[in-house]
Amino acid sequence: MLENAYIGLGSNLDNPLLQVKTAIKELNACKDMSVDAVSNIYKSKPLGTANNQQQADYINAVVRIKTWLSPFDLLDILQVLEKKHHRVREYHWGPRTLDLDILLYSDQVLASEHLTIPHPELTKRDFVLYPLNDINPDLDIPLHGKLADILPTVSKENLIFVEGHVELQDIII
Ligand code: A4P
Ligand code: MG
Repeated sequence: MLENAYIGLGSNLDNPLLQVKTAIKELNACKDMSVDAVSNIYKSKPLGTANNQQQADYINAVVRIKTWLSPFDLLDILQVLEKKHHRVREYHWGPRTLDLDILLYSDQVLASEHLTIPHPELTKRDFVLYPLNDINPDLDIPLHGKLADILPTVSKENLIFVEGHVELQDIII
């Protein structure tokens, strides 16, 4: 069945804005999926511990895709893409050239060793919630309720707007 899924993109190494834009194009080019909506692009301070504070700022965005892939096959494809971007994972929540997370997959709830949907941190992260809102303010988040009710619980203060109206055809890589 053709399903809607939301993918979170994040990068804070090696020209993060280009990493994110390139990844959006690559996602669209993947077999059995297409990108049908792109959020604004934002910059934010790295989330996490003091160690993380030395990291460069992140560029984040969210895309909605339509896909025939199962959640697990989708995760495999995302991990191949991450590798292609030469991601070096030094430590948990460490700097990365590209991080691709499945935020939502249709209205499914899934908790397995390798995949949790909705993404467990989704409702706490400004850099995920506000891009989701750019794409679909009426979104219902399984287990958590309406996006519109969650948004006011997370400040937008640390989120810097970088670029909007990102159209696939305008992304030149
Ligand atoms: N995994 C489980 N559920 C999912 C899912 N829904 N989507 C598993 C994707 N992967 C999922 O992920 C580790 C494993 O999580 C995967 O192999 C998959 O089986 P990872 O990305 O390889 O590992 P990680 O980066 O060490 O941890 P994690 O938990 O994925 O980190 P996050 O949650 O992605 O956070 N600050 C700002 N401002 N912006 C950011 O984008 N990102 C992070 C990373 C930290 N701080 C940030 C940002
Ligand atoms: Mg991740």
